[in-house]
Amino acid sequence: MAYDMIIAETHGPTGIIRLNRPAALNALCDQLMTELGQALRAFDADDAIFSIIITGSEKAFAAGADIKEMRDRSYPHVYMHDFIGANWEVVPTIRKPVIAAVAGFALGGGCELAMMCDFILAADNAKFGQPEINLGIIPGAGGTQRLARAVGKAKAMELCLTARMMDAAEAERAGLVARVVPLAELMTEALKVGEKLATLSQPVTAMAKEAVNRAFETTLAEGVKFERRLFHGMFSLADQKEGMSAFVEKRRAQFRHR
Ligand code: DAK
Repeated sequence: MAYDMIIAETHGPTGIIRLNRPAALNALCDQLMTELGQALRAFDADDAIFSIIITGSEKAFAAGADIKEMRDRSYPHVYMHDFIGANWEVVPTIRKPVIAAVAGFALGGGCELAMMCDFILAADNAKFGQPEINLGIIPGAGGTQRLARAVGKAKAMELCLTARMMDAAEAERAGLVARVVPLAELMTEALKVGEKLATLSQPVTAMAKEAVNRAFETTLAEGVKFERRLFHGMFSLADQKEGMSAFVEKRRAQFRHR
């Protein structure tokens, strides 16, 4: 499919979606978010793709939702059209692993988009923040909720109330990002993750993702029960037999995704 505001390509088993509005620091307008959703769904449906990387430019992952597009919208319009709700909700519905490879600014909706992904790999120049308060609004795509869960109340409050940005090192210390790597190595590292994921069982990977996500939606007891049910179910998979046999026989597992 041809896109105007993103570049979608594959690298072996990995789908790569590059946000591509450099003149606006990848501000997330309606069209870009619609294209992002289409590309994510296409990769999710492609059996040859095992994981998806969302990235931006060296200067900006995304500097937020498009302020110029939002400025003149009215309350009845945003309410009745469920303002950008529909096309922002695609990322959490994707069943394959989605990795945010973040360099430069990840602000407002950009930070929220990164947090919707399964984990964030950050370049050492990355900057995260929820500066919406400067515009007379609060985060609208889950920022108050996901940031609080990721870094705790103190930092989430400070960032949402004062618009302060966090650099990559602080974001790693706070638990927002999985790892920080030198800017020049960001895509190489993200693609290495993609290569690793392509060696694993697809159904088991999807179940691991579902189980970790359940931790944010339920009590500990219910979450553990959910994990146990998935775990028991894995003993019906050929991939469980193959993985354990390969270990015992000292060879590399060949998963068949069933
Ligand atoms: N929107 C539109 N254009 C933007 C933009 C944005 N968020 N951020 C940057 N740009 C544009 C600038 O206007 C400028 O365009 P020209 O003036 O050249 O035409 C160009 O990108 C370069 O920006 P700067 O000249 O400002 O570049 P600097 O390096 O000096 O500064 C900066 C970089 C990132 C510090 C600065 O651009 C900045 O502060 N940007 C705004 C950051 C921000 O406030 N972000 C939060 C936006 S509000 C929702 C979903 C999401 C949201 C809400 C609801 N629902 C699902 C309901 C999200 C809301 C937001 O994200």
